[in-house]
Amino acid sequence: MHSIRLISSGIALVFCLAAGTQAADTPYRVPVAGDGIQRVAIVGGSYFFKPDHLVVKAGTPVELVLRAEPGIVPHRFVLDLPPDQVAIDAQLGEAPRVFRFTPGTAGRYPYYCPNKLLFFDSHRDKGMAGMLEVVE
Ligand SMILES: [Cu+2]
Repeated sequence: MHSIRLISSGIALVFCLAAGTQAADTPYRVPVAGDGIQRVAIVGGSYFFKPDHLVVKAGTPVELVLRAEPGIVPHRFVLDLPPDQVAIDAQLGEAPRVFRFTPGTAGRYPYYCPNKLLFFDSHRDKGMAGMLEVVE
């Protein structure tokens, strides 16, 4: 009984830490390239995304070039967008993968790695999370 109580208080602490990491990072304003695309490379690793706070313009195509740092831990990239837009859920590998979409609605949309091992915190909870901020 005693050990169960210790475990549950540890979980509560982790939830608090994860909530505190949401918006602490310097935003990176993605430039519009000569071909009119907002292009940015994102690297994922244990347990981070770089960059982890992107600012893009609505109505202009975005190209994400996603890859993972070398390592044995498998990672994914999930981007939540409103239901009428393309969302991304992709395995990350060392070879870059390209995803294009045009954000239509201003807002803040999380991206993260949902992978986890049984009984452990998800990679998202460990800090493998970022935010796509869409502005008008
Ligand atoms: Cu991961």
